[in-house]
Amino acid sequence: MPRTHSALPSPAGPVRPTPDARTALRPAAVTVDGGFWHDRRATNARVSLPQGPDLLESAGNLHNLRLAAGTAEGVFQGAYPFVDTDVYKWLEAASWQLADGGGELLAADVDRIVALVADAQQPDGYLNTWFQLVKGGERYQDLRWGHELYCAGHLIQAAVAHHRSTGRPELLDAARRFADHIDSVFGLPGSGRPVDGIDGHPEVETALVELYRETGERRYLDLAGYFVDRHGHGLLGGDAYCQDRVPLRAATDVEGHAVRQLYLLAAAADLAAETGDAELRAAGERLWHALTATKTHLTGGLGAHHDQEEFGDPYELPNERAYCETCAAIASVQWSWRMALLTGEARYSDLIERTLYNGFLAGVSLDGERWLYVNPLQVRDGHTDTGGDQSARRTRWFRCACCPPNVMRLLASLPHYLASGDEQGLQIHQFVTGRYATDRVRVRAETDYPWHGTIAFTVEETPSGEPWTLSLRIPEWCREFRVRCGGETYDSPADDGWLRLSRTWTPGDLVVLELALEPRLTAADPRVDAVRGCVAIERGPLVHCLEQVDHPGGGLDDIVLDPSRPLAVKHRPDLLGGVTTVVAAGRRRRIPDRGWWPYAPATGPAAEPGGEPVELTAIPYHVWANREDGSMRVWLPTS
Ligand code: FUB
Ligand code: ZN
Repeated sequence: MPRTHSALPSPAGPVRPTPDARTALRPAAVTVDGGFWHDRRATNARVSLPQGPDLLESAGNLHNLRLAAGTAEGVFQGAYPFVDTDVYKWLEAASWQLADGGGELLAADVDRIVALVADAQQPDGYLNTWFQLVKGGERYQDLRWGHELYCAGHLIQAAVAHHRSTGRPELLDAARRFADHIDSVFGLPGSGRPVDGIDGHPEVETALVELYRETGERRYLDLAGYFVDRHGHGLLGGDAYCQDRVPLRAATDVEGHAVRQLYLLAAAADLAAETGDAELRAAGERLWHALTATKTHLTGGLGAHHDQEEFGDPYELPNERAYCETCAAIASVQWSWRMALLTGEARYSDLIERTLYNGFLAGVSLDGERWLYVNPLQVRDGHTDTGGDQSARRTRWFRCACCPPNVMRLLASLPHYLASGDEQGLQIHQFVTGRYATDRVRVRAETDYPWHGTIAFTVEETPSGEPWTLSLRIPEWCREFRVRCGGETYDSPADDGWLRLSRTWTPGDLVVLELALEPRLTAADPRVDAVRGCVAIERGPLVHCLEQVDHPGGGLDDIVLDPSRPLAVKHRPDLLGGVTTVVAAGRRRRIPDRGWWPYAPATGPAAEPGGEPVELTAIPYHVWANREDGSMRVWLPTS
């Protein structure tokens, strides 16, 4: 049985490897008490999370639990068999928030909903309101679409969060009963268990690893390993969609439904961490490379197809039809963080940074009340929005409401994805205002990142006379930086992306990191047909975009950017809660009228050079769709 306490402080948060885990790094304790992420997390705590119970009430999720408990009458509400997970994800988010402080508003609702869940559970531990109420209690007959284990996984994750945060046993007891029941049902032929099967949607796997970490019960880890390894053996029909075409250990590319693939990979990383399984680790490294090299949008968004919410082919990265589900961005952060801990490599946190500031954060409005499920990189002039969950317009809640409570749980637990420690010292993966600590050292950071590139670290606690290493991740986008420390200056990181400062520290020692945030133009691999001839504007970790509302007098689809003219930076405290914009020179093309047929011989009439000059105002992508509806684009033609 593993020891349950790590060498590092263990604040309540997700992904807590056991002391015996074979990770290069361990999560460090971070408090975020000012700056960019503090503000967004405060909105989550003050607005999004407290509204959750009412939204779950009006969507019928809580009613379903009461029906299953026999304390209400009526019929099941909701369109999907996994609506229970909206409740579980909210419970998980609220629990992390309770641990973080400022969750007082939530405590009574958490207690009430935990009791509701426990009441709805069946005596043998099973719980799924869809199957109990709609399917007449039939179980495990529709593993491909039924989401029974997916729902169980989110219940387990919520229970781990609730127990870690409050020390209270009620939900964890319920989760263990469910996990024990699953363990009695699922197993290899010959194991004595009646069902050899996997769920069409991974999630139970990471949950079981976390349950193992929370309880020390090895059976849960083994069960997670069984589920991961039974993918790819045709138990669900052998489809790529649900990662059943090829075993993960042999896979060479990410495929199928994006969130499913990424949750499965997160579980593989957890297993590699807890068991030292080198083959699973190698599969994770290989597939992460395939993902980032050919299937990741500039925003960190993932999933190229609306159809089936799937990855596309390599370099198939459309703009207006990009899917980039908010949940896929979250899953990507979850997987990359596990890989960062496992390997110690900075590149995983490079992707986390890109995803957090762009593809993820665009999923929630500035006021914390409206959401995007899909995150396109373009909305065309004249766009007709059909509404619904996949709308390019923000929505208050969705029929399939997977994304909003997923955003809530990532924001509530965000400090746990920011820093790590090992025997050598402390590694800063993401830059925030607050405190970073291991069991031996504590560092205070002040910054106005990502608007400004200066981060000042002050050593607050350090073992006297013992040297240790402060490691700073130098972001992959950064072309120029400077670190000042004890009269020395450093300006080149190691090849692995870390800048390591090793010395015997004294409280009050100051380290100042200055990252040059010059705006830049970015081009894509020429095989990304959708953006050939285009550039995107970036500044620091932020991808920028144009919105129609900032460019009166026309749309955006006739605009070209002039790459020969310098980009300027303009901080706009008045705009969108205060953002830094990038101003570029462009013009509106005079596109010759081609009559009824928009095509012409390639040598035929070309767009006239010249055109009306336009000053382009590029806002950070994560704040788009917070004003009036209109067109938007990230990638801009240059000719
Ligand atoms: O199937 C459950 C969730 O709903 C998935 O993760 C999302 O992609 C959405 O389909
Ligand atoms: Zn989602």
